[in-house]
Amino acid sequence: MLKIVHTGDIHLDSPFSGLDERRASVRKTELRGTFSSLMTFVRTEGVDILLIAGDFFDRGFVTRETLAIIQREFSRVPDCRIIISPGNHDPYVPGGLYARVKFPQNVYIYKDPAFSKFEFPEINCDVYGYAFTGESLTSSPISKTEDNGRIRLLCAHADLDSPASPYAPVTSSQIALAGFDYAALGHIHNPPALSESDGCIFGYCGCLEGRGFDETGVKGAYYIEIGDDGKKSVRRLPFAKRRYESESVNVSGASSSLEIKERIKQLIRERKYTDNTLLRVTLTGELLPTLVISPETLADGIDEVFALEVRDETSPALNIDYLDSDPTVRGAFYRELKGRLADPDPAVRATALRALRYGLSAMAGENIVD
Ligand SMILES: [Mn+2]
Repeated sequence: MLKIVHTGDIHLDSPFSGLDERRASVRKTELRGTFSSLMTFVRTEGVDILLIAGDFFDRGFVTRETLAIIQREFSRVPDCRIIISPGNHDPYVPGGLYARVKFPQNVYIYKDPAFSKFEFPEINCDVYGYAFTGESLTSSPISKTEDNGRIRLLCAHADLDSPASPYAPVTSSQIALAGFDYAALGHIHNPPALSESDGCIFGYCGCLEGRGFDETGVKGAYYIEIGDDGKKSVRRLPFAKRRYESESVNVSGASSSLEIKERIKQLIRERKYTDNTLLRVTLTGELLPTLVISPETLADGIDEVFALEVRDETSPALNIDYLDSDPTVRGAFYRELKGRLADPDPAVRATALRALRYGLSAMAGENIVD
């Protein structure tokens, strides 16, 4: 039986720039830790082939610390063949990272955009692939493979079924007809489920750890077993230390920031989010124009999750049209903002709304700091 792990889009040394310095530093360490967890699985399960389908690194460099971990982890599994297919974030370039670093002997890296294979007759398997050698690869390198009786795998960074994509526009039918048993793809971080066609299972593994609110859910890798009779089984393995989640809360009718804060806490309780979650909460609904909220301070003191980002997308409650005919400075102020309150750009609307709230509160003699 052949044991395979399919990963990719690990993006080691990602800056996690969406977080404050302390949390970013924690996440950088955790990302390396998740990679180590994956390698522990490879070691303890006796995995034969580890496929890394591109974007192993986030950029064209690696920190000394990360490199030391990679070298150590790869050296600890000398019997596992590690195949790396450089992607658009970590292309194979002369003098670049992949060319300079001396990896252990069990590491195989494609160097060329041309379709090629690494042969492993001792385990009756060939692994096909190619390398990005720059930020883009505008045509599909995949062609039909020859049946030599071995199991045929693909390890590639590609943009499936996007004909105009500059990131290796490979098609599902090319993959299905090429003769692979399993095609391990990288590039899409939030992938759909794997597909199956003409005896080939193929698809994306997604990223190993989420790095932002566009990468939600529990991230991980695939573990594939191919029996001597050709029977395949695929299992999803959740490796990520933490997950990103995005929620919206309707805060219509809330009369104070405290009340809004309570609704956020209630959501966290209901969804059972804990310290392993980075949460974005978008506030929706209608609020009194005089209620001034500050998304930054709303997140203060809510420590149930690892990180909380609050976004204000509320709109002014009640009919504020009366301000249109208000002869006082309030009316003049409203009319000044009116165009921007209806702007197609939500960011412009949000700013105008905050300005309206601050202005009306100030004119009412209220404390505008909540
Ligand atoms: Mn990627």
